[in-house]
Amino acid sequence: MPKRGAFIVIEGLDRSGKSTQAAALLRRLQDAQVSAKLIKFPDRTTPIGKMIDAYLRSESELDDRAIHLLFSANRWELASSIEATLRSGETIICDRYAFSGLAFSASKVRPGSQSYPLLDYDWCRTPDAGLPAPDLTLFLDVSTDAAKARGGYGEERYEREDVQRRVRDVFVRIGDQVEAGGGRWEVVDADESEEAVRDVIWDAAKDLVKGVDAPIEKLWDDKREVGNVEALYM
Ligand code: DGP
Repeated sequence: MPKRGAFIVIEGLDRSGKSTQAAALLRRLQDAQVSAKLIKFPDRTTPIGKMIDAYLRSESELDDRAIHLLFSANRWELASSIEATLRSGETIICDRYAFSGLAFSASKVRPGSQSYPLLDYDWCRTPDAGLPAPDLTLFLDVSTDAAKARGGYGEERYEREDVQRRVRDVFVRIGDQVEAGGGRWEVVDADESEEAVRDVIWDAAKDLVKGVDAPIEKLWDDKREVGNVEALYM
């Protein structure tokens, strides 16, 4: 059986350099004659993506649960094409994925509170369960100071220091959970120079991009965490 392509996700806070690094990894793969493509979430070009775009630019207001489900639906729109691409042997680099969905929604707090969650973490996780799972997730961890030094946050809804701090806390929790479930989650110090980060990413990805010999896993398929599955149905 020929090997399938690798599914590599790059996650991080705003201003962590994700998009730059995703593009750099794509160029490096292309130079190495590896068949690869770059995708990005949210995909603002689809009808659902246009609703998300208007929300992010504060041109529309949506219920917090409704927007969470739209972000997830935006990923489901592409799920079967992601699988087909991987099976065809092409590697996918994905700029943000379901972990952003979970981190940005589960970090929302109730009005007037600094820490009381608005949405339940497990509720936020559920809509993405069953999506193709990444073979590797690179979490670009940037400090608030370094993020600010890169030109500050822009105009979009979540680009505020307090929001980004809470989002980071949830990303750390997600990383632990991914690893507990047998997934690969690498934290990359994104305060380092662009070149240094590029090298760390290449080191983490270079074996995987030769092709993957294993089936595509499902996201949040936590069967490895459950000791006795039969006990669930008793
Ligand atoms: P970007 O296009 O990568 O700058 O992302 C746009 C913003 O949307 C960014 O602040 C992160 C946020 N975001 C990305 N994916 C999701 C998601 O699935 N759910 C939520 N609530 N926010 C997300």
